[in-house]
Amino acid sequence: MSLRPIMMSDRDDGNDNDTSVVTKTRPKTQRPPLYKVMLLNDDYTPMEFVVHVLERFFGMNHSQAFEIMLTVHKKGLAVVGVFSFEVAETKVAQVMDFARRHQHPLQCTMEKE
Ligand code: TYC
Repeated sequence: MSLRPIMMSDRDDGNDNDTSVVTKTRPKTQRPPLYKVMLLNDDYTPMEFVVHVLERFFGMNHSQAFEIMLTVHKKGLAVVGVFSFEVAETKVAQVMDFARRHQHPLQCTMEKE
């Protein structure tokens, strides 16, 4: 334990020799960037498998999932959800892994909104 004599210079005598500054802070809230997760069409993945993926990983009911699957089938791709970077990355990895394990060529990607 080290001891040091108390000096006059340790004192804040309230006489303008301190460095405190009053600042106005404007609460400028920054939203985190969002990422679209997209499913791509292909000729081989069964429709029912895609519907199952949408129910399992994107929390859709059967009729929502069927509708989105048909959109991908007809238009080539569709956004299936919008998430933070980390959640989007996880969804893409889960879908790609699930498709690969079932030997379907289904592709899922993400893109900054
Ligand atoms: N086109 C596929 C078929 O006719 C169905 C399909 C839909 C595949 C959506 C992928 O992301 C997809 N079996």
